Amino acid sequence: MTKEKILIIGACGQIGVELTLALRKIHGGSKVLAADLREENELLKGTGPYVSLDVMNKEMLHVLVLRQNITQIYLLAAILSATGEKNPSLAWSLNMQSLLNVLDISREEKITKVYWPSSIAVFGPSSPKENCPQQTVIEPSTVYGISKFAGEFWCNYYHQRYGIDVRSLRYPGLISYKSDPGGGTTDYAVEIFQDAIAENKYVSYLKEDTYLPMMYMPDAIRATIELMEAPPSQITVRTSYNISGMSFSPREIAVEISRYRPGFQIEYVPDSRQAIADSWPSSIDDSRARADWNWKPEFDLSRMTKHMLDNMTLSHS
Ligand code: NAD
Ligand code: AKB
Repeated sequence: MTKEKILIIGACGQIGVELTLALRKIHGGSKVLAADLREENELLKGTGPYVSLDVMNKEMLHVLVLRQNITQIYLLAAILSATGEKNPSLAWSLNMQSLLNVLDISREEKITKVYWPSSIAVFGPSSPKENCPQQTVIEPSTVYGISKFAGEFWCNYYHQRYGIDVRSLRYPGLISYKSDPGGGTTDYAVEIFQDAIAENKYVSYLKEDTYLPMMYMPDAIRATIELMEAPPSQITVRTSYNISGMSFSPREIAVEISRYRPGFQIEYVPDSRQAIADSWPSSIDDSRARADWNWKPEFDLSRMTKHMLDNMTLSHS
């Protein structure tokens, strides 16, 4: 039986639900404490302990870590890109203070490992568009991207200065069917499936030829676990690793969906999220993650689309 006791903050979000379930499978339900501001997600009920927590309340978080003998923390609470542009100061405050609270408590309580995700949103209009490298010009233009960029360097700082084993991935847009996305620019790639099943049509808020880096959730969960299980000697990036799954545009995913849903229609009505998408790379070079801890994605656009539609159709029938 594992000696670790894991705390997942933001466990009821798009990634949190699936990551909590995956970690509970590995370590046992009682060893993975799910925490969130929201009510417990239906899929988590009965699979392990749940606690209501505001990560901004540092004292409450500290007490929880001590009382529950927590040894690892996964911090997933954040405000994503599109919502962040509506309330920049709130996004900055949550995204930064939550991380500093977790890093400080980890230092004081000798937490063995911390996971905190970054995003392709660290890149900005001056970064290379195609195969954007690990190290390049990084000048984010959203408050979300700025908070992720600053967060990466806080992680690196706490590792260098205090020896905290903090690890991070720059996720692309994540596509999943178990839990809904929460206010990002890449959310269209989930909504398009939901609307295809409900109405066989979709109104895209991004233009048809907007290519963005994306990843299917099973790959993202596996990448997270593989990164966290890798020996420390294999982790040479202490800011955050580029990882890549696939890259497609709204037109390309619509064509793929219409292979399974004949007559599927898409219309393009770009909104303010277009400018955010235009500021990001269209594809990512993840050779460092591949070399350091053998990262390799399994899902491309066609495999992901079939898997999404099969599973979403099943849950609707
Ligand atoms: P999400 O919005 O779906 O989930 C975040 C969760 O955090 C929510 O359940 C929310 O209730 C909770 N939360 C918010 N404020 C909180 C607080 N004060 N205390 C406790 N919980 C709080 O987000 P997600 O998509 O699951 O993203 C998780 C992490 O991964 C974030 O850091 C995000 O930036 C990063 N990321 C996500 C994607 C993606 O496509 N989903 C891509 C790149 C990076
Ligand atoms: C968003 O669109 O904000 C997220 C991300 C890529 O970080 N999905």
